Amino acid sequence: MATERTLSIIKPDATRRNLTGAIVDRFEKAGLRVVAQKRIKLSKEQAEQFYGVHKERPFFNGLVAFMTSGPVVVQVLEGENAVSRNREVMGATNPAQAAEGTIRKDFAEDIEANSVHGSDSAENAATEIAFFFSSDEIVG
Ligand code: RTP
Ligand code: MG
Repeated sequence: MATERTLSIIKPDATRRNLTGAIVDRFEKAGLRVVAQKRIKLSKEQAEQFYGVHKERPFFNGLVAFMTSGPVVVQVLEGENAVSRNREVMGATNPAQAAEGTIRKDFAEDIEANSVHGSDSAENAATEIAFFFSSDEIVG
């Protein structure tokens, strides 16, 4: 199994409720290592670009407003099969459908304010990591 990296975002609903540490604990207990991390406030332009794939979706404007409503913590997570492992720990997009013991089941407020983002493929992870971090900011 290959060591992989994925891009994680702890979303504004979670930073607002001081859940950063509790969420990082879930990642670390699942064998993922935080190899880069920063707390930032996304601009509207950054959020629109990051979620550009959803531009035509009815929830796009709400999503951009939500993601810019407060600080986020962006992270690079590293580990075996990091992309799929992270998404397992996160749980389904809609917390009502998320499995027991997942971050979204335990912490998400609703389908939009769902506490975490994780890349959905290794290819997208590379693009998303480069969106936020330069290579010297990632220390494996
Ligand atoms: P993410 O990209 O944030 O990791 O989440 P995901 O893959 O599980 O879900 P995705 O389909 O990529 O949707 C991106 C984010 O948009 C918000 N959303 N709102 N109101 C809605 O129906 C709706 N659907 C999606 C969520 O914040 C979701 O994580
Ligand atoms: Mg997604």
